[in-house]
Amino acid sequence: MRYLTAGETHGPQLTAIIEGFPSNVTIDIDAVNFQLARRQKGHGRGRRMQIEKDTARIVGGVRHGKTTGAPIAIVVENNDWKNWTKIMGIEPVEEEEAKRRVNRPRPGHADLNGGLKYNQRDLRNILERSSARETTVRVAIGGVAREFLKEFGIKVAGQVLRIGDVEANRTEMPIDELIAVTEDSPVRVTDKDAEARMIAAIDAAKEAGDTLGGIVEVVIEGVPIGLGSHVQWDRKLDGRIAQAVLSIQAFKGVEFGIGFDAAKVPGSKVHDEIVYEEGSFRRVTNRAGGFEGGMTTGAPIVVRAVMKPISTLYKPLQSVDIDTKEAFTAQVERSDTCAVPAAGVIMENVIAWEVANAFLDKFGGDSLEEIRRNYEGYLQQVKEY
Ligand code: EPS
Repeated sequence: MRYLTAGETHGPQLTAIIEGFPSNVTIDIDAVNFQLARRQKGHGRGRRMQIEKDTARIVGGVRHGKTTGAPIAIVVENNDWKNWTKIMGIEPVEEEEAKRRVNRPRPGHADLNGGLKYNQRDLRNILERSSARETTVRVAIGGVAREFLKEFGIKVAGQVLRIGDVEANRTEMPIDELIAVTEDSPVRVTDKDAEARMIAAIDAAKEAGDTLGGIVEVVIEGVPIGLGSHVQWDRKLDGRIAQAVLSIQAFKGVEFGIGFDAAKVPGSKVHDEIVYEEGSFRRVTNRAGGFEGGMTTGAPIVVRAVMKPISTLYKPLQSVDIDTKEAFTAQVERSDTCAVPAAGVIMENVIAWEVANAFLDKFGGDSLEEIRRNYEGYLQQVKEY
């Protein structure tokens, strides 16, 4: 499977095409839209989220509630477009209008690199596409992937572990409870004490015209042994997930299981011992976060990632005017103080897509029934091993 997205943050819509999705998968559009609503939430979001009520419209590949095997086309309209029709229109504009350019690149954003690379003197042509608004449609794609994963009992959950200097305690709980508890939290944590301190930290950053980043964790349960492969670098599923996660705007690092802590302790405290119990192989611990040799071990996939603070600051940093080359403070664009809770939702959904894709690589078929036959045959093979 593959997908592409198109569209700008203040353009008419975001568009996605998914190719290679199997037929006969039930698509609950409300479940897809629930993912979009989750992405809009979280303490620290800016005014744009009050303008939008993101809704996915499927305009190809689904009929009477089920996929047909044809490409799935998804559209999410931007309500804000009506305020930008002239600035973002495809028609040429008068000279006066064209002078209203973005010409002071924001440190940390794609503005300057993109302007130089694409030879654009209006940096709006870069920021419109590099904006994290693009993740709206990637969450819709993940929502569709989740409908497929649901058929095989695979569940996805996420939680925020850090915002700025506030760390949340990680409470172990069953995945359904984790999903419910984090859904009720405005910063998607299980730790109520940390929740209050995180909210206060976000409010203080807002007051100071600053922004905050953080750490999010995603867990996927119910994944069979052997998704991904050791035989070729680009078939390692942990590698693919890492790429997908780092492709989310503002994400700077990713780790699995105990991750970077593996550098601090000897091998005996890193690797997961194997036992054979009740007819199946099992790891005693899951420090590897569900992967060995780029393949799933059957234990939950545990991925953690860091999001840097959003680079649009209301109290802007030093920058240079691309016309005069003089020092100025960077352009201020409307933005969020903290989008870490939303970023966790995005991460869940981009990982859901990668897992669904690897599932199809392994059990590939054109219809859900064919995939199910292959899947069940494989489970039998593993049982008899
Ligand atoms: C976003 C929409 C954007 C930003 C944010 C994410 O809308 P606008 O630019 O109109 O305010 O709020 O994007 C960024 C902060 C960024 O730097 O890319 C969204 O829908 O998530």
